[in-house]
Amino acid sequence: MKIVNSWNDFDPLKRVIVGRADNCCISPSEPASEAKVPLDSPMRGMTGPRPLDTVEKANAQLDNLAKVLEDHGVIVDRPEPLQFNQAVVTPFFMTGSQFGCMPPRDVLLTIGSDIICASMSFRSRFFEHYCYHKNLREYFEKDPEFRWFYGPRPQLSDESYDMHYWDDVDGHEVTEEILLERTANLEMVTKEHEILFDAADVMRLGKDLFIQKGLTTNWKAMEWLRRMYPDFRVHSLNFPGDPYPIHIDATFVPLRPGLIINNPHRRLPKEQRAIFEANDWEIVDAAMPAHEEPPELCYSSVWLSMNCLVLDHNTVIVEASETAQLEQMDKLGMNVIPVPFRDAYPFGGGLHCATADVYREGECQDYFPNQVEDPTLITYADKRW
Ligand code: DAV
Repeated sequence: MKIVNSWNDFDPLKRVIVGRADNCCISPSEPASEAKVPLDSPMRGMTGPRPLDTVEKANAQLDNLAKVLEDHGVIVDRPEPLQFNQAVVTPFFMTGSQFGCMPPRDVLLTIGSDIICASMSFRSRFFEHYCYHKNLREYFEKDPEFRWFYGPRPQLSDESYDMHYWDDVDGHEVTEEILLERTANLEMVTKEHEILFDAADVMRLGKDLFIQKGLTTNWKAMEWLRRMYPDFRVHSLNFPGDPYPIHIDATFVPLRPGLIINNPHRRLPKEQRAIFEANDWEIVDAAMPAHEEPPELCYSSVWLSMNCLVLDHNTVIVEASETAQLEQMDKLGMNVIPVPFRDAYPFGGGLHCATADVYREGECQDYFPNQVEDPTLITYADKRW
């Protein structure tokens, strides 16, 4: 029985993993994750299990998402939460607690009949892949073509990070302005010491993988994926304008072959558009978010408005309060299913983050047959590490 098959984010969805909010913790600060807690957030310095009422509200919305998907004929699998309020100790680091298993998209990268557990840069997320072992064992037992991979297990010693990333040159706390400059210059908290990536930084379009170079993913990881998939083209994208570039799925989101919505505050620079233009892909500005602030105790930005889950080339799930985004989807010719999800945002993201593809109908296609000079293409000769 074929269980695992997915080459992109828009072919008809038939099986998916939906995360859970149980036991989720606000992890202690660590070299990688301090990055994602905005400088003015009340979450800075907070740690420990999240308040139980917020966990219950998030789980209610996650369960409702699972039900909506099942009503649309999608098989839904769920992870097994760990007791995340435990320290992680390895020969190379220790940290006081773990994180959670709400966003499977960060951990699991599905490429065809392969699922790769990502080489994640957050120490608190080192063991998170275990939440999905039950699912992956089942796929392995039933689907003879399913291949279960791990990215190289990172050491995550201090050598992997710029330990002064959160300081300015005088040793004071960095400002957002400085962070914007650093990220625009592709200076990230994660260095090129070892292979590091989150699965949610990878946008899959058939034979092409477009990967965000950001706080959570480095060039060595792109080179590793290039070697894993020698018949593929691996591209490095970056989006100036985001002081905390983590994950591509609130920035650059494909809706169907030939159409991508792009965060208007983080536009893809002109020189990186050649491959899309040469192949008649349209890149349109996403609608403005309905909210000025993310919900309380949330790591992500208001741009989770565009973090939608595409069910097929004509159908998309969008967060129910995102009126402008709902309207834009309609104008772009999509049937829209509104689903309330803001209570789940603080646990690690939106509708796309909260899911991981297991099966979408369809095969590996070449959406970019017209080759042009493409500065985004990863090659060993041009390596930047
Ligand atoms: O805009 O904060 C969130 C993506 C979470 N997977 C943002 C990106």
